[in-house]
Amino acid sequence: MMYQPELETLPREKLRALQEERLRRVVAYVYERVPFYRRLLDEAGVDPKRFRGLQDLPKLPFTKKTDLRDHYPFGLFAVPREEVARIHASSGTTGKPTVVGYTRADLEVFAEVVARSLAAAGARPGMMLHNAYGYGLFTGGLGLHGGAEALGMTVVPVSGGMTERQVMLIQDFRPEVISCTPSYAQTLAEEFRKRGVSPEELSLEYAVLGAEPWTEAIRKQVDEGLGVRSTNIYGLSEIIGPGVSNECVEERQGSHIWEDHFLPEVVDPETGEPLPEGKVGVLVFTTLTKEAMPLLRYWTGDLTFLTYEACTCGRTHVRMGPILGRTDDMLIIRGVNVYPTQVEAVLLDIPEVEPYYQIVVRREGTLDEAELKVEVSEAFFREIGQKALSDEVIEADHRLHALRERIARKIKDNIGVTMKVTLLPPGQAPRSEGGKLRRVLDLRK
Ligand code: ADP
Ligand code: K
Ligand code: ZN
Repeated sequence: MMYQPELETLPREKLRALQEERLRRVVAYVYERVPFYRRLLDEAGVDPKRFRGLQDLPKLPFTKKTDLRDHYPFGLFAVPREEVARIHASSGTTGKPTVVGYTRADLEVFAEVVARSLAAAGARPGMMLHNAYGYGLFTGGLGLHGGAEALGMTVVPVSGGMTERQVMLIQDFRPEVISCTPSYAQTLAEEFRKRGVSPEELSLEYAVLGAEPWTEAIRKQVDEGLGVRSTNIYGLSEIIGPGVSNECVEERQGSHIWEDHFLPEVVDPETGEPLPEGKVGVLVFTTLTKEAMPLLRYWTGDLTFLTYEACTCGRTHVRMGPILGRTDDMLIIRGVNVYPTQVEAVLLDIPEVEPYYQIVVRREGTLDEAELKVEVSEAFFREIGQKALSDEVIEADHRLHALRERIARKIKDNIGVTMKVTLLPPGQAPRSEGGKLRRVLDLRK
């Protein structure tokens, strides 16, 4: 089912024509209303009156996260404060958050793209959504909420955390759809298993997971653990929030970007040059319809690729691959670039372990040392019949020893780095307690 079939299947020429018109309009709009953009465009020699549209897109300067910080809190707003209907902010690791604003019309667009996303994920009017994204300044909770209401769902605004209560509500209310971070879906699946509740007993059919990178390893675990078909929802507060794109449940091969509102590009991380379809680079977005805080060529820092190949679901909107990492998550270990998702992908092929892991990086003298801590599966742990997995236990048991070697070799072969592998008993790696999970501990800084 599609929420807006006409727009979602718009022939590409028409979509392009719409983008042309909207792009020209937004360039003129920000030039007129946002002093920051007037200066930036003047400096770049872009005259909005002469700006031709998509062919001139590469001439526009990028907007970076630092530009938002430099104009904290409301300096990039294009409308008077009284016309701003809602504020959100993204956490940021240090210092001031990144603030974004929405007019009423922006909130309608937000609900519309999330409704499209939920429908693409399998949700239907009348179904119940257990929304376990955090409510508050974070865009996840209220974002999914508005979209689910627009679609005509029954929304349960649980927010993140208090896992025991979530498990009870899912059993009692019997929702068909759940939205949360993939790491929290892992936590919930594990909690049900501990209680002896089988996936077949659960009412859940679809899971809409996002806000952090995840791979097929986690997809498999969550699909099996909750008895669902999960899809990837992507977004960022600067552009609108979750619902910039979503996979269709039919294919689950890339997320359709709602291109009539968000114009995507993938560019070379070093040079900023636009890259051809299929090449991995930094995802950049220009908002085409935002009123309160439109952004030109916003540098997301997220790495992925685009494909314009037709999709069997009938949607014509371009698909983005999974986020392979964000530039700020990239680890450089002895000169090699490593993303946690690469490590996670390796774990998919190793049946004795689960995608519960942590990467710890230290500096020993002048050298980087990376350690991968990963949990063995319940079944394998039972088979081994040990209480702990100390070095002595591992050395003494050829199955454990061989497993450790096999993981280390696969990491080396696939990623090109040497990692010390530490096997953990089930339940020992960090878990999500509701929100995003940090899987990297970099002790070098
Ligand atoms: P915060 O900065 O507070 O975490 P945001 O929602 O703005 O809040 O974070 C957006 C970022 O989250 C994106 O730029 C991306 O790095 C990450 N993200 C969101 N959805 C996904 C997803 N489906 N897969 C991978 N990363 C995602
Ligand atoms: K189920
Ligand atoms: Zn599709």
